[in-house]
Amino acid sequence: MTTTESNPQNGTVTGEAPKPTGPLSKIDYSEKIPNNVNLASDRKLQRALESWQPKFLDWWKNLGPSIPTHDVYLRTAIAVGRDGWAHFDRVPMEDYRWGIFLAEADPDRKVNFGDRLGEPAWQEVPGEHRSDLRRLIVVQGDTEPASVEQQRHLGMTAPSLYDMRNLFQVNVEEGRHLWAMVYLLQAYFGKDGREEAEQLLKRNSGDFDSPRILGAFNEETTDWLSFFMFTYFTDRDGKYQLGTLKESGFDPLARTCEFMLKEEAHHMFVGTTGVQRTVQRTAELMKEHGTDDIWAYGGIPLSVIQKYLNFQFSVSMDLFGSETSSNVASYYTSGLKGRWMETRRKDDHQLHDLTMDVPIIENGAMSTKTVPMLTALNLDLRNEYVADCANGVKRWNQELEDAGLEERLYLPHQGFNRKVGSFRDHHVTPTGDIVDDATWEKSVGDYLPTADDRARVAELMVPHYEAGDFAGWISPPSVGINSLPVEYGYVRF
Ligand code: BYC
Repeated sequence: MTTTESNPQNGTVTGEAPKPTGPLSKIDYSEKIPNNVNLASDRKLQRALESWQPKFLDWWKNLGPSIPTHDVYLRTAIAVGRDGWAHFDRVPMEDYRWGIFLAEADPDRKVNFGDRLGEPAWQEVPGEHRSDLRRLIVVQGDTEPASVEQQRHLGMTAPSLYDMRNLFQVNVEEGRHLWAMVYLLQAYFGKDGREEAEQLLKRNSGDFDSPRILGAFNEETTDWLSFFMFTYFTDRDGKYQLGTLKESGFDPLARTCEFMLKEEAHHMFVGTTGVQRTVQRTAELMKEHGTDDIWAYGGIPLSVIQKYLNFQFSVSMDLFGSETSSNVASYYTSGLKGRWMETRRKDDHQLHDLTMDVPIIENGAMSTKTVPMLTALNLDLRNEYVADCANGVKRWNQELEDAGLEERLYLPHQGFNRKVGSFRDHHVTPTGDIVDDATWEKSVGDYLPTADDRARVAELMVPHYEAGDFAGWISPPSVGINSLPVEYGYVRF
């Protein structure tokens, strides 16, 4: 923020690409597609990506944020080195420079797990794993635009300009994560990859004929409480899945995911603090009025926050696949998808002789079954995820404790409301009781948001577009973005 032109305090719009002033591995912004992969040296790939670019921009125009804005105070990557990789500026969103950024290469990097442990990391796709690898990249790529589609109308009901800016920051970065996967598809998978890249823009969230691949990405993000729960629970699945792909023996995928994870941290922040600020306001109103029924005072009852949490946690648990999966075993043994923090694990990184207990329901009761660990790696990852999810809940409960309230939020049982895996054909309550159809039908409205709950939350979603103004159902944050005041005009119309 050194030049007058780009100083957000004086309100000047630049909309121009940030100048590459960062450290090593600079991103070349003079190119049509900003990149740090020397795209100009590969004319064929450059042409393929340049022909995909207008389709992406078209998709963004039609299915990206629906509220028209003049400019937004956004963060853009300018280098992928350790320091100073981000640059903040006011940017008209359609001028955001989506590009291709890979973390720096480590020439000594090895395959760190599976049957090819110890080989130099692959710079090309191993022929025998081509279709599995493509499948993983396509599934990952499919989630990115899906989330933008799901969040498309939220700008219309933003609780503040600060929150609206955070929504758009998440959206442009999900768009960039799509670019990341499309680059891999086009650079390494030839014609098939180009076709898959087209399909990524053709499937749409919730579309009856051509839905997104994974369940949670076809659910509606109906309001800002769902958005905060989504960025807390579903983006966190993203963090863990990217963490496993960052370990991949296929080096370009590993390097892409490593850089994506840096951007992902902000999405986690939006979710954690968004729910926390909602709980804080709810706690204030509960204390003031001595009741959980705070609708009339403009707040969201804690019991409804819990139902939203139950929903988003359970659909996000489904994103890990089945507890026992031959797919995951094969991804691991072939060196395509590792474990969370693979290189820090103290075992042989091949796991052939190990076993793990996975949960099952047997004769109407919770039980476990011992399976080869290789087939249980979806559960291994999910367990890491659940432990991480619990941290946020602790933080939210601190708000309740600070307000002197007895009530607490909690994570529901792993079997609650599941459509994938061991619990799929059973009704399990949030506290882990297995119940029959009739009991479930009678009580499901206590566990998951009802149409009425969603309608009442929707009534509170009145937009607040004055700088420094906040909706009554959420507390303002304690600090603004990039040291700017909370009252800053983060979005202009
Ligand atoms: N919905 O062997 P199974 C993110 C399919 S989020 C629908 O149990 P597997 C983000 C499965 O594909 C992270 N279908 O599972 C967050 C398989 O189909 P095929 C996204 C499902 O393969 C917020 C069959 O059922 N990245 O980045 O071991 C905003 C049997 O599956 C579902 C990834 O997921 C489901 N929930 O594991 C923006 C990483 N679950 O092959 C972005 C890449 C399973 O029989 N993906 N199925 O046709 C993977 O690693 C794996 O595909 C999965 C599934 C973990 C998803």
